[in-house]
Amino acid sequence: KSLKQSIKNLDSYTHVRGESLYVDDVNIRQGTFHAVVFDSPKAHGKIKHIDYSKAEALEGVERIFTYKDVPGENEIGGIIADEPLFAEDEVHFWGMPIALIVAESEFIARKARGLIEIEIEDLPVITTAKEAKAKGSFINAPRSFSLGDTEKAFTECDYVFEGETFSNGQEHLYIEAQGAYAEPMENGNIKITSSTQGPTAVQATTARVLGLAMHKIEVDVTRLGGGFGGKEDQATPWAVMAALATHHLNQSVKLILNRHDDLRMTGKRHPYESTYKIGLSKDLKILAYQTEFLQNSGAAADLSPAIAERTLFHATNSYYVPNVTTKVLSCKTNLPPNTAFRGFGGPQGMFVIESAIAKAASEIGVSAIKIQEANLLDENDTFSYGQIAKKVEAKNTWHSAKNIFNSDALEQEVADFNKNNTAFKKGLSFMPITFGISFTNTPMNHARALVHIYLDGSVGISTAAVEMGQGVNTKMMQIAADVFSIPIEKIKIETTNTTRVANTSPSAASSTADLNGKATLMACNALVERLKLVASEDLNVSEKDITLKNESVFINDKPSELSWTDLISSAMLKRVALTENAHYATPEIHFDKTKEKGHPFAYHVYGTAITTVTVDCTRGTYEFDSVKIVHDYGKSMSEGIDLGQVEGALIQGIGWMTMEEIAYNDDGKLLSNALSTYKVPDIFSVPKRVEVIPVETEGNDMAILKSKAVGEPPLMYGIGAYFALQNAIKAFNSNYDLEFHAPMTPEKVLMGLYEK
Ligand code: LUZ
Ligand code: MOS
Repeated sequence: KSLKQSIKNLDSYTHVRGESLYVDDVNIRQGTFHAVVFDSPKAHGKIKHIDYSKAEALEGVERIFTYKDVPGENEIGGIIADEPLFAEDEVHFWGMPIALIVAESEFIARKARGLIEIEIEDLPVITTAKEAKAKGSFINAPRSFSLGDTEKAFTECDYVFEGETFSNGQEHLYIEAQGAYAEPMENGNIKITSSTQGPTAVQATTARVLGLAMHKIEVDVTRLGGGFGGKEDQATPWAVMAALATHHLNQSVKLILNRHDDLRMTGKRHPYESTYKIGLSKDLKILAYQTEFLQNSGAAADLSPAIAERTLFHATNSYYVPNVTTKVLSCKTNLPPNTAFRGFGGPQGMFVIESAIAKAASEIGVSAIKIQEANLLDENDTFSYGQIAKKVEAKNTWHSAKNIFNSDALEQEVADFNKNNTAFKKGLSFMPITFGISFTNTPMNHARALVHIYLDGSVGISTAAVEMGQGVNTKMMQIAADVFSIPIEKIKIETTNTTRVANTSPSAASSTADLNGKATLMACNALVERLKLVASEDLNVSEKDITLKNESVFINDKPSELSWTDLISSAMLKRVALTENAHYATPEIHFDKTKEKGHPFAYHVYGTAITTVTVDCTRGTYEFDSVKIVHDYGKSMSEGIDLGQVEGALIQGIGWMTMEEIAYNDDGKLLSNALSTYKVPDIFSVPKRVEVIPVETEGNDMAILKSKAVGEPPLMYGIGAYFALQNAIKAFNSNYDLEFHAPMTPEKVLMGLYEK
C-alpha cells in the first residue's frame, strides 16, 4: 500500500539534478535591484554619526534605506516588541542591521557598504548569561515549574550533589543562506519570495513595518535549503527589508545574505549556563532535582521566552522525579538574538539532568546507566508541568535497546578493550529521550489544507507546511494518494503561499506533518464523501458500499466500470465542488501559565541510544564506533524519510556536543565566523556505524496516521556522545574531575586525559 512503502523524498529527483528552486534561483525581473545590509561594527554603543555620502555617490547605488524610511513601525519583535528592524540611535549587537544599501548589483552594494563611515560611542558589552544575571539584564520575568516538595525531599536523600554546566550555542548552517526577493504588483501590493519557515510571520511583519494591510502582502515559499529553526523567526527581517525597498522604489529587490553576513547577523542556538542539585536514595532513585537555567538570549527576545519554557518542559528528560523545582532566566546580552534551533531549548535542559546523573554516578561509584535505568518514566507518572504520561515507551525503548543490541556484551567489550589498551580507550553511554510534541504555545497548534481536484482528475494541494528538506511534501502527497487511491504522479504539492493558506503557524516544533497532514486528511476525506454520493447516483448503489481503490470506484470491494477520471467528470457535470478547505486544531491540549500546569503536548516521542567511542589518548582525538538506537516512530508512513531525520538529527546533536564551538570575543565580535573556524561534522566525524531500530508501537491517534513526529527528538541522542567521551577519559585518567562544558572538543578531551 502506498502509505507503508518506503517512498523516496519527492524532491530527491530535482535535488540531484540541481533543478530544485531556491530563492536565489527565482527568475528575476528586468531592472531588479540588489541589496546588502550595513550592520553594526560594535556590540553595544550610541551611534554618534553616520556618513553615507561616499556610498551614495558610488555609481550604481540607487538608494540607502534606514529606520527613517520606515512608513509603519520600525519593529519586528514577535513575542515581545523589543527589536527594531534598523537600529535608530543605539546598537545592541555586532551585526545589528543599521541600513539597507540598494544598488544595480550586489557587487556595487557591497563596495558601497565599505564606504560608509560610522562613529559609535562604546557602551559596556555583556556576552555571557552570568554577567547579564549579575547586572540584572533580563528579557522578561523568570519562569519556574515545580512538583512535589523539593526542599523537604532533599533533606530525606541519602546522596545530594550540586554542580554547574555549560552548553554552547550552535550555528544552524542551513546550506541556503537567508534571503528574499520582493516584487511590486499593481496598486502597491507586494509579492515576496522568501526562504522562511514562517510565511505568515513574514507577511504580518512586512505589513506592520510598511503600515499596510496584510492582504497587500503575498508571501510564497517553494522550499528551503535547510532551516533547523534558524528561519522560524529570523528569515523575517531580510524579507521585510527587501519589501521596504520595493515599496519605495516600485521595483523588485533581491536580498540574499552571503555566508559571512549570515553568520555574523543571525542568532544561533542559545548557550546555557546552569546549576543543578540532585538528590538520590540509597537504591538510586532520584527523589529531588533542582535547577537554575541561565539562557543567553542575546540582545532581543525573538523566541527566547518560548525556548526557555521548553527547557523547563524537558528538564527531567525521560525520568520520573517526584520532587522538582526548575527555574529559567532569559538573560539579555549583546549577542545577536539567539533563536529556535531543532529541539528548541529541550536539548539544553536534558544536558543538565544527564550531567547531574553522571556526577552522581561518579561520586557514588556506580555506572550512570544504573541511575538512568532506575528512574525511567512509567505509565501515569506526572511531569513537572502536570501532564500525566500516557502510552509511555521510555522503558520499552530502553530495554529493547539493551536486548536488541546486547548491551551487556557491548559493555564487556569496552571493559576488555580498556583493560588491554593504554594508548586508546573506549567509552559507552546510554541516552534515553522523551520529547513533547505540540507547540508549547497552545494557540499555535493548527493548520489548514486547500485541496483542488482538477477536471482531468489531477490534484493540487496547498497547506501551511514549508518543505525544508524534511520531506513533509512527500508525506502530504502520500496522505492524499492513500485517501483518493490514485498514483502519486496525479498529485502535486503546491508552494506554500499566504494567499492560498492564511494565518499559519511556522513549520516548526516537529509538528508540520501532523498538523498539515491532519488538515489534508480532513479535506481529502470530505471530497471523498462528496464523490461517493456522485458514484452512488451514477452506479445506482448505496454510498455505504462504495470505496475508492486503484484509481477507480469499487462496489463492495469489487471494481465497477467507473474510473477515478470518470467520477471526476461526472462530478463536474453534476456541478459538485471539487475543492475543499479543511482546518485542523489539535484537540485536548491546554496549558495555564499562571499555574504552570496543564496538558501542553499531544503526545511524546521516546527512544534510547547507545553510543560507543574510541579516544586516542595521545592526541585527544576520537572516533565514534557506533550509535545504536531504538526509536519510537509510532507507525511510520515514510520509513526512509524518517530514518533520514533520525540520522541527520543524531549527527547534528553530536556536532553540538562535541565539535561545534561558537566563539565571541569580549567585545562581542563573532570569531567563529567561517567554516575554517567553525567545525561541523563531516563524513569523517560521523559514527562509523549508525543503527536505528523502530519500536513499532500502536502509534498515537494525535499523530498523523499514527506516524509520530520525527524532526527534533533524535537530535538529543547526540547528548550521549558527550558522556561516552567522558567515560573514555575516565578509563584513562582516574583523576579526571568530571566537567560539564559542551562541546567536548579534542582539546578538552586532551586536557581531561592529562588532568592531575
Ligand atoms: N517553535 C515554537 C518551536 O514557536 N514553539 C515551540 O514549542 C517549538 N518547539 C520546538 C521547535 N520550535
Ligand atoms: Mo523549530 S526549532 O523551528 O522546530
